Amino acid sequence: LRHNGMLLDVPRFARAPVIDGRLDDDAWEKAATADTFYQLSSAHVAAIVSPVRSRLYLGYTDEAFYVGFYEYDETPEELMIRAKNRDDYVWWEDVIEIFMDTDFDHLGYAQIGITSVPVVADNWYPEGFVSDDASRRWNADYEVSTYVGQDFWSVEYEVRFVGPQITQPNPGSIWGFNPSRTYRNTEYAQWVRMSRAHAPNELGLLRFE
Ligand SMILES: [Ca+2]
Ligand SMILES: [Ca+2]
Repeated sequence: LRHNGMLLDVPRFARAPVIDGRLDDDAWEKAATADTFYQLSSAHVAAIVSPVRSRLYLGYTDEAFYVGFYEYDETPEELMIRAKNRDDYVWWEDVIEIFMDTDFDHLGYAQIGITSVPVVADNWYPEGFVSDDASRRWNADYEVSTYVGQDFWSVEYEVRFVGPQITQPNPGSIWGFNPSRTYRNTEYAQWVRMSRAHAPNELGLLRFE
């Protein structure tokens, strides 16, 4: 699974990174990283690496899980931004998404979308995907910051361990996990290829060190 890029070992950070949108904090030097994202497979039989490049960073502490995204973007002035408020519909603009099944039951999972603004849309589906107000009502205990540079935008996201949606991992814990990126509403790139966006039994895996 590691060899095929479907499992990442998440290191424990000695200290938490400062959440300022930039990924220059020393804490990220120890992060697990991935930089190959694939086009959504329902459109292709072959695994096609997305030309829209992203780099993912992960780590955790006793209190929280940390996700960093570095999104290459030649023309960030053209970022598609529509949503303005928490839990607005962000999914068809420039957005990164995180899918997390922290109790690894392949059923209930959190979906968190973050735009460059940032606007955060966090949903919890206790029994699989349903697009409704009850899903949107769940709000994670988080901090987020973003930064838009000349040829990239970046995200730092901290989500604290509050169950049952985001359970605290122990060394050896396994989570289902998949990040994705939507680019200009034309490209949907996933770290682990799934048959669709919402497929909790097809997520990639994290193993906590
Ligand atoms: Ca679950
Ligand atoms: Ca919410």
